[in-house]
Amino acid sequence: TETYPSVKRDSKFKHLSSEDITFFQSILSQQELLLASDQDNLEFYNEDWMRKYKGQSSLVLRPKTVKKVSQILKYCNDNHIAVVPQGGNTGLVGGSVPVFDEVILSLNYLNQIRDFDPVSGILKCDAGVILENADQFLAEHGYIFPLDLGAKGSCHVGGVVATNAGGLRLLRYGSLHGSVLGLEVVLPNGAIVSSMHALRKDNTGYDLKQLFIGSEGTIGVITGVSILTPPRPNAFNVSFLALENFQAVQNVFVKAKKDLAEVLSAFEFMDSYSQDLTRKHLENINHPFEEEHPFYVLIETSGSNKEHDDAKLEAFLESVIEEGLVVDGVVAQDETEFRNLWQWRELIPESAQANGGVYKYDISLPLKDLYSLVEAANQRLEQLGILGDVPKPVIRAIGYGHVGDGNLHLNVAVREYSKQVEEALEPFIYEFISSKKGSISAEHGLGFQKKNYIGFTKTEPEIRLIKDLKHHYDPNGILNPYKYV
Ligand code: AKG
Repeated sequence: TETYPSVKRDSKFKHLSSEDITFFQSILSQQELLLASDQDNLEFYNEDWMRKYKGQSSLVLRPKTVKKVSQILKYCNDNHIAVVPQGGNTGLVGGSVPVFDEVILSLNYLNQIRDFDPVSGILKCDAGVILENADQFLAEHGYIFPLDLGAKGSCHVGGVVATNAGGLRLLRYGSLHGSVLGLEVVLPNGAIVSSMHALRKDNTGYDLKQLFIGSEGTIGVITGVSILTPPRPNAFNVSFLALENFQAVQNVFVKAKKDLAEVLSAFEFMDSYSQDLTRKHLENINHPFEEEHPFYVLIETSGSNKEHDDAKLEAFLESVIEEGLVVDGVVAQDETEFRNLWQWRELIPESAQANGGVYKYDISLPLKDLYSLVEAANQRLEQLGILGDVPKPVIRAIGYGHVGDGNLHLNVAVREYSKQVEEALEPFIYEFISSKKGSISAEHGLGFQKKNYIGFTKTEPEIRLIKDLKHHYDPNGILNPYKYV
């Protein structure tokens, strides 16, 4: 667990007093307020999913109305009390947990669907609705949430918007910057800015909602989301392919875009190391291929006509095998196989973590360079003599991710977290990304993990603008302090 040696608690923030607690108790019910001193277990809220970042907050507030969110923020702002907004707490950069004693403002109980228009497909909901619940609600109406990710059973709609998560089908449905139509946001001074628009077109000046998408809770707390959802495809296919090298991955991608065109909904790649760790983790389930291959690709199609999609996929697969781009391949024959094939991709993060810990880098790079970082990382760890069997600390750097979006997930699986490994990886990895003109965060955000490295992707003038905006919206700096701004 990170002990935050590199930062100090900012003395401008007030330590909570009994008067503060009394105020919060006056506006919230017992269920909405958790106090460490009441023996409530706050560990879930203080610690992140990876058990890497851990704060020491003694107060979790879980308001059930937007008005209460506003009252809480106004009080904290007036009294210089630091606040960390929290959704499902599934983030991977330490952005949703306190660093010190910040009050945790959880959106858990703000979890109602507000409205759905079955003609336009526009959904309005509270920020705390769990992504999977929103998707299930939409399924009943023949629609689909335009974002899907492994943490769907826990993450919140507001959280994915606040972090601008990308997920598994961005290739098909685009980024949240396109599908979110409106937001309701509470500013640090308690002002409720309601712009829950339901318009695809609205050219009336600055598009303010864009500022909050991906802002990671640093300038306002998202309490409501209006989002355009597409019709739910009724035909799905998934195929899992084995390839010899990363050039073949790129060639197959180009061909999939052309041949599968409008039915292509995901194109994911995985290296052999990632599958090796996942095979060990999922001991009782057979991998689609007995033999190991350097690379694997998962291709999903979804459309409105199964026969049409099947024919397209079949012709595509025949042609990539004939051309020697793919050495082996399977296609899911039913719903169970469909889910099983997906799990070889979706359970990599859990498998990478299973042996002690994992350093995660979520990166954008030009496609041709996407895999070179994994090779460079392994080479470096090897040269430093810290990769290999016990007692070496590093098991392996693995690579997988969203080829369609130029997004690599580099995971360095370790036996335990250590300064030695961290220093071997950082700033090495960020320098590599910068040299290739990539981004140090494709879809996870900066949070605490990457706060010192923003300069590897953004320029000085850009960082200055970010700071100006932060100061404008949050002059007392109470929202999510110590993180990236
Ligand atoms: C994914 O699996 O697509 C993720 O975003 C998680 C990646 C990771 O855990 O590093």
